[in-house]
Amino acid sequence: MKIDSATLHRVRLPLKHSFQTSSHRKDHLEHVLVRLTDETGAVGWGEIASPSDPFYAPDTVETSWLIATEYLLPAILGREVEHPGRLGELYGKVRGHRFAAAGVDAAGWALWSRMRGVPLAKALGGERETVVAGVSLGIERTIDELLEQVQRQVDAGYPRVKLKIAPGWDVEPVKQVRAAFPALNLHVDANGAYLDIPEHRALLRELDNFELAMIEQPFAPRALLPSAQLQESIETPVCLDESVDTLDDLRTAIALRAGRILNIKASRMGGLTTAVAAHDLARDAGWPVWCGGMHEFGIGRIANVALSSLPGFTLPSDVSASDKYYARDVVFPPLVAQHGAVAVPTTPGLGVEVDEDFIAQHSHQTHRKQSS
Ligand code: OSB
Ligand code: MG
Repeated sequence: MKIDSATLHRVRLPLKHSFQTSSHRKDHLEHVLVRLTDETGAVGWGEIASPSDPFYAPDTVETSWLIATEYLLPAILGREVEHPGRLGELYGKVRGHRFAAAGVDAAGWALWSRMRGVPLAKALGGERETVVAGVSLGIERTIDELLEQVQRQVDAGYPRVKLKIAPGWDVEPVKQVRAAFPALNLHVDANGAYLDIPEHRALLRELDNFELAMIEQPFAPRALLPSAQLQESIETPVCLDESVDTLDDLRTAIALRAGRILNIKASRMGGLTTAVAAHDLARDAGWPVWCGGMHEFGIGRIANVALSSLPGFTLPSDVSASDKYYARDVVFPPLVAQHGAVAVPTTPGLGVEVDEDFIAQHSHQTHRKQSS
């Protein structure tokens, strides 16, 4: 395929329920939607799901926009690419900025699979017809409000619930949720909020008593040695998220036994191409994986569903239905979960319609470039 034009839309949508992690609180999200066309006029969409602030990763919406418009799109426009897996080679000199690259890579995959007449999931090597969805719950003001949120998601049929934790919001909420939901598949995500100090290590070891499916990203992204020491001292598997941006990070984490489970986010790893390679590497190492989310709108969310259909994704993924976060989504039909499972689309490309009118209404910045 030859990339003939590229359009970016900066789109802001309100969240139904504000979301707080160890680092920030959000009541709306702004993502950049990438629209690529080829010489035949076929269209592929991808999503740059960077948070607005550099608290999860160094990226922001502004930096992603800058890198996409100044470096990534100029590198791919007018170029012949035989396979989306090779798109990244065209902008391989760009270091970091993986959220921006992920949106471009995903649009390339969507375009290519659409042209080839295959569902994105099949193009990626997916095998499942449905994927099991978990939900991620932010830090609430009170434990009662948290219990109410957990009940709501259990009632909605989700079989796995993850709780955001931070020092001061960990052992007590987890103890109470576990007491109220003894059989629930429950896990916690610290987004790196714990320090390698005795008080924090003690809190994390206490969490070993609640039969959690995993403790996700307890320490800072680069703190692989403390993570390995913690894993050595507890039964609960440690799951890595922010620590693994690249395949080399994953090889190092596996060699150090810095965890036992990997959260694969295409957004964090620069796209679907690297996500699939991480899946293969983790499988060879015996690490189960699941697909993490960044509160994606429908375009990124449906790509995550496609990715989660690969065989190594044996744990529930953060691919909850659109209505967990958004009153109205940018795709049609919106994603729905039935008994906690989301169907993998079976029609070519993304397998959903992109609502371009709705996107235009909510877009407050646009950039368009045509190959010369
Ligand atoms: O660590 O998984 C995370 C959202 C923003 C930043 C980091 C994370 C998250 C989530 C969202 O947990 C999960 C989802 O998209 O459903
Ligand atoms: Mg996480």
